[in-house]
Amino acid sequence: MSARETRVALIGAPTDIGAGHRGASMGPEALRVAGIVQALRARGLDVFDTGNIGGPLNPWLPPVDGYRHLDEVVAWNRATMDAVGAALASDRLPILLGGDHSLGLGSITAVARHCRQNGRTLRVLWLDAHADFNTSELTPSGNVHGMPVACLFGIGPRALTHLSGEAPMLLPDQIRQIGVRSVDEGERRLVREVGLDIYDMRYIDEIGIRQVMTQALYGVDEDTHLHVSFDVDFLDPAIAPGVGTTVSGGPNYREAQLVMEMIADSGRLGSLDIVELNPAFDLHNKTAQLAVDLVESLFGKSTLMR
Ligand code: HAR
Ligand code: MN
Ligand code: MN
Ligand code: MN
Repeated sequence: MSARETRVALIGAPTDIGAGHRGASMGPEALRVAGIVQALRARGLDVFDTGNIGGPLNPWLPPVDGYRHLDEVVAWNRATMDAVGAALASDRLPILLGGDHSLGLGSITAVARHCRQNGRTLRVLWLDAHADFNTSELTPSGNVHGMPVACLFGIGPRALTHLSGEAPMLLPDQIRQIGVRSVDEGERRLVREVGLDIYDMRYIDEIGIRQVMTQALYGVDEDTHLHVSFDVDFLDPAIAPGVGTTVSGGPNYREAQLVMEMIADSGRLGSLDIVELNPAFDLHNKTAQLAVDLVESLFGKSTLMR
């Protein structure tokens, strides 16, 4: 598929319902203000901004039975699943403008179902400082944005694991987590038990981002649908302060660009989440601008001279 033929649908999900800080609800508009529509059009893409989906306001309550705002998280994820599913059904590549990362559950649930129905192999690249593999028993916070990967594997409350009626939506060999550098103690045990393929920062330091991406993309072929779940806290806070949960020691500007460029080179990008952008922590919208810059690379913009 050439960039010329690619039709994309932007889906805003203005909520911070799963997060521990308020403000990711402003993410969709910050990305629009940073020019995401114009940047994608400049890449030759057919861009349809569908506007924002809706859902309950954030009641800002403490966790109940290990979950904060579970009912509201379910409502937002249903709306996300429906909107992403509708984009895929109308042959548009969905770009979810989050919103916090709990919405990765609804987005990937829709993508996994689409892949099953169309005989495509799904590969998820989860770019994140965190493993997002907590459960109600293991979580130190009750924040559901720390749990979506576990839910996708069928570990979690039924209302989330069975969002589409079936579960699990993902198997461990379908996901590669890249950039991880903050994992809670119980979460770490569960990650090891399940046998997740995690390319943590130590591994990136040791073998380099190019080799990591070669490994993460290994086996991707014409039948693969690549889903990128881009948690903006993946990036080093020195370049991306506009997130609620910064963790130092992340990829720098060029490393992040190479990640996006290598994904673009695969030619298999099928859907994208941009989540956890929090304008309340940003400086003059620079993290949103950086996210847009990286998304341009993800859609093929390159400085390559050879
Ligand atoms: N692991 C911590 C928790 O579960 C922090 C999770 C933060 N998650 C995100 N998304 N910001 O990756 O509470
Ligand atoms: Mn399709
Ligand atoms: Mn995350
Ligand atoms: Mn994160």
